[in-house]
Amino acid sequence: MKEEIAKIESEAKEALEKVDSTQALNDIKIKYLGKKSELSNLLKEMGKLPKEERPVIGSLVNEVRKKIEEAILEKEKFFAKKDLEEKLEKERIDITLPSTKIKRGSKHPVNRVIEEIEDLFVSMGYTVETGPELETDKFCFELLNLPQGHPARDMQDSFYITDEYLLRTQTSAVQARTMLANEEKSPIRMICPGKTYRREDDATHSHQFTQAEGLVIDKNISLADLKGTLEIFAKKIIGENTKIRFRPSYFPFTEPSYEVDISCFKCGGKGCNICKQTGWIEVLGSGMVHPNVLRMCGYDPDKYSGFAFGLGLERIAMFKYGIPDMRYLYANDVRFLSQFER
Ligand code: 2U9
Repeated sequence: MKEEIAKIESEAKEALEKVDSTQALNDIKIKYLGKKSELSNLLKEMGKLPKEERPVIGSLVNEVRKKIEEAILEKEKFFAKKDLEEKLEKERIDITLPSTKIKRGSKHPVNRVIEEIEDLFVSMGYTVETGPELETDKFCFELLNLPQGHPARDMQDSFYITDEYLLRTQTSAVQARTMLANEEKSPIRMICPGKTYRREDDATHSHQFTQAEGLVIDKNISLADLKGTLEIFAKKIIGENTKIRFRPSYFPFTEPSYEVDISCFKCGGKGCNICKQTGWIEVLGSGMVHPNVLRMCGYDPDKYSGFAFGLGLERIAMFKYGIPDMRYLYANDVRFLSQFER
């Protein structure tokens, strides 16, 4: 039996020296260490041996088995390393190759203007307020000093949904709501950017556009505060050298009211095709909040005063980014929009 064991050992050794793959190694493992292996069979037949030989043969079989196990383990480690190296070589990635470009969306120019205006006014302590686009007659007109029969309430100009509800024609209803909701009648500094709607029926006007309005209410607010605020607005949003001028105007919700022009960003005031040779461009409407509006929205006009302003943001985006036609802003054409990637 000893010779048989020695033969198994030398055969296993020889097989392991020649083995050249993980699969072949597995076969050797089954052949020499499996349940039906010659070594296992020898152990099963130990009963046939004389009693005194059994421990000798038993320990010899275990010793050989251990040696084969160790040699197989060694080979397994070798093949695991080799397999991994082959896999790494085969699946090699050239990280220097240029990758496929991931397409990213871009911020719409009007949204960029909204964010810039919000950042500026928030830095001056204003809050940003929003409100519904479907408004009631009361908030859109009544509280803004536009009583029944006022020409600006003309059905021709607004999208009425019912007798009471309409799509807001300006964001002013948000200010009225904020004033009424402010129970302590404490000071207000707010801006409200948002979509507004008008019934336009010619091809060059949009029925939907974007506005931002501002409102400040406190004790002793004067025209000087409005002027200073709009000067900061013009310098920060249009350009450091921008000047502003006030022209008297009329709005039902402000008294006095002014149209505000900025010096032409292209010619600096000399006169060019952008400013129609005047040196000035109209961008804002503004004024001191009408006492009737203060009263109707819950503020005592003898104690409080305020200023308000409003502007169309499509025009600002066109000036800032040199957009020649407003319709580009609504066309959703990626050739146009992708130019505003950061
Ligand atoms: C309250 C009180 C006062 C908001 C104002 C304007 C002047 C104005 C237009 C400019 C161009 C809108 O986009 S546009 O057509 N806006 O001229 N808006 S003052 O005044 C308010 C609003 C709410 C309670």
